Amino acid sequence: MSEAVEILVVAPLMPFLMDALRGQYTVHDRLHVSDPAAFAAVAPRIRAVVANGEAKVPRELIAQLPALEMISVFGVGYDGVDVPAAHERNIPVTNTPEVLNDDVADLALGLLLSIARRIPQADRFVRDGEWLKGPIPLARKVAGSRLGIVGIGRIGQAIAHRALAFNMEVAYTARSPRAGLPYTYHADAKSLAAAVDFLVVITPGGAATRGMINAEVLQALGPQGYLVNVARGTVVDQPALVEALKAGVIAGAALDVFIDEPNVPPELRAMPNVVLTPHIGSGTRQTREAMAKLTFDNLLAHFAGQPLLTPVDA
Ligand code: 8YV
Repeated sequence: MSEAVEILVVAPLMPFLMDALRGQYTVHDRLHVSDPAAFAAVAPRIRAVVANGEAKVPRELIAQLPALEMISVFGVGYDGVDVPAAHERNIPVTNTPEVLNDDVADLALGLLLSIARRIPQADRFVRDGEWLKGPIPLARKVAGSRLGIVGIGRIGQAIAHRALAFNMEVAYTARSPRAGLPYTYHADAKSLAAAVDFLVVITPGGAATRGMINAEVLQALGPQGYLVNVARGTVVDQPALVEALKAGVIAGAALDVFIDEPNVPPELRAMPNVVLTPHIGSGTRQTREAMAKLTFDNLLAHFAGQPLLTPVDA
């Protein structure tokens, strides 16, 4: 039998993916972090890297792996991977598009409804016995309101589709107008924010979108406006958001992603007009299993000399 292919896992992965990987490969689980000396010894033999959406695969790591043939990302977002550095060496990068569209879009609408109707706050109100003292304050109606989507890729369109069922008016911003979409286009986030009640962020992370939702955009969203982020923490200027929430520049925010996960600023955690979730956009068993299968199948395809299922082309 030929020697098992050696791979480096650079992030904590789901047990069912780790089991599948261990059944097929010799897996070095985050050895570059836990034992750099041992890693240096195996690095020349590593032929694949497996990451997740939040992991970093920088140029320096790629340079330490002379035998690297592919990088398989468990996640649709690959902003942590230095794709140009990989492609310079003809190392393909794969991700897990499509299979998580429904879940992330569901969560976006769930967060939007939660912050508008104050569902988590209402839950606490009942648990804490506050109801016995009187009624809860009135919330914000969703039907008939205006939704602005920042990023109208596959997940953005799934969010729009759901929003139509809630009788929302949909507009979006993207680098350029998308032909064939029946939604109003805005050239930038500020113009979109000024025109909507709810601003939902679902654009890729990385340098191009870093801090895109800044103080000016929040100002444009205004004191009746709500921000929902299911993309990457980097897309929002988090300190500016905290300030905007404190000062009533916007009405509230519902956030699934943060700059320095799992750390969430205490100020945000203490605010009543905020709903917070721990990066669970794709976090259902069904979807995570589908993502794991795609991550694994891309590796299998590569080492069998077959075309990759979902290569990243940027
Ligand atoms: C993570 C994500 O990959 O798909 C993405 O880009 O951010 C998530 O699905 C997931 O949390 C696994 O770490």
